[in-house]
Amino acid sequence: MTIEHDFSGNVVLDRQTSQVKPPPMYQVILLNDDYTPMEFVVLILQKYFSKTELEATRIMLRVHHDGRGVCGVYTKDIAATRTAQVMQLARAHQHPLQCVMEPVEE
Ligand code: TYC
Repeated sequence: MTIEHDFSGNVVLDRQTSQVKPPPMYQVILLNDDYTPMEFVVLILQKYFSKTELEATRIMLRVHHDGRGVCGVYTKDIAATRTAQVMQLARAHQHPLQCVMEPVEE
């Protein structure tokens, strides 16, 4: 409950404290395959996810060993853009790299 005043000075009681929810967030995930070169995956992580070479190498190795790994967490539009950029560059170089986005569990 919040107590506010309208323009005439009347007291207004508001049952809701806030109607603004944080936006749903999405993970961008890289999937492993046997053909995409490791160096290419590291470059992708640096170019589109602003990772240092060390961070990018760690994420790439996680994907290589575990089959998948999180590149970053973003709002829906940004996650969709990053995913499309990765897929576009991979296709342009004829690599089978797969990138997907998944909603973060609340
Ligand atoms: N497994 C690939 C290789 O051995 C490297 C790789 C890592 C591919 C991460 C995709 O998302 C990936 N060349």
